[in-house]
Amino acid sequence: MTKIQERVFSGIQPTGNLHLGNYLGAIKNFVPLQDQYDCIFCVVDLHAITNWQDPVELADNIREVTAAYIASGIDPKKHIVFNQSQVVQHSELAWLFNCVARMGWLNRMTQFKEKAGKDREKASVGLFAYPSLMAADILAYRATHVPVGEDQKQHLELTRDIAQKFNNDFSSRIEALGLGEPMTVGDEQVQGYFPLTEPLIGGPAARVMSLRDGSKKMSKSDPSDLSRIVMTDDSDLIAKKIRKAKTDADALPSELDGLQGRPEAENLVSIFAALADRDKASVLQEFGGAQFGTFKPALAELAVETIGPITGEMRRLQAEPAEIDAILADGADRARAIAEPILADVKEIIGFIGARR
Ligand code: AQP
Repeated sequence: MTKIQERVFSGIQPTGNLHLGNYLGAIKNFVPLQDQYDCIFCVVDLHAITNWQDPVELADNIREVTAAYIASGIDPKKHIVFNQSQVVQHSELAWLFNCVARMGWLNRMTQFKEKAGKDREKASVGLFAYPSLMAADILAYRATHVPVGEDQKQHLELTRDIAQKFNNDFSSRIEALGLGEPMTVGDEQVQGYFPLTEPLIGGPAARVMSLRDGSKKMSKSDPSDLSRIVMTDDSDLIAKKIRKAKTDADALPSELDGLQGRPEAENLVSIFAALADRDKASVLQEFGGAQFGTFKPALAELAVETIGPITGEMRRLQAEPAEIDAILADGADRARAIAEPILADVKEIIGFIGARR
């Protein structure tokens, strides 16, 4: 554990179709962290443009993610909520990290392979370099903890690799400038500038799957609207999507073992557990032996009860764009105040002139 001040950073891309996976796998887990850590919640608009975004929709989507954060219970006064492009240090540090990260590391990223598809030549350079920017997002604040869904685990490991390589490459310079902090790497006590950030992954919904295919994660870019519950869906649409969710013909088991080889059933049970703040075993205790004809309406009712008030508050906030923009501007000012001296340190460590002017 490092002695660097404990701080949480996390982000969501404003790419539209904010869904139940983003809520249960990320935003919902952010809320309790506010009692334990200083938190920075970012709307990662620079990440969003690694794929084409319509400019008018992008602005709306930035406000939508901000509204979702606040409607879910994030306090933008106690913590920081802002959009990434307002704090230039993200881009600056990302460039420096592009010079630390190795091509081979980025080549191994499964998200790039999935998102670039077969025609990699046509993918943007930004999509390839996405993990360097993510490392910059986190390390511009020397954040120690990042709550993410399981899909982001590999990127977070890369963030640690970048931090560790930077700490190693510049170790004597960091020591000479007195900028090192003690930290444990494996069994070793070392000095480093950047913390080795820990992921906070967990809960029954670290990976919410598509409602149409239990082997694929629920995602914003799935062409099927029925594959995901979107945070702005109304009660009828939520109920319809759950009713139409793919399942098998068997009743629910009473024990967890009985979910093996039944990805769609497991997904619906996980969603129920996450929405109800229960574990899967207790959901099966209640519904073991029930057919989906009984379970699906119960799940729909719970989803509407839980998501409905958040959706209502999101709509109210989105009707006041100036209010949202003011929250983002204030958050950006406070984020910049943390990132600026860190970037000055980093430039000094690298050997640039004028870093502290
Ligand atoms: N299906 C999921 N289950 C659990 N967590 C999820 N997250 C995303 N999908 C699921 C978590 O949501 C946070 C924000 O994700 P993001 O918007 O930055 O990027 P993403 O992972 O690329 O989101 P999508 O929805 O899957 O978009 P596309 O379709 O563009 O790939 C992250 O913490 C992520 O783990």
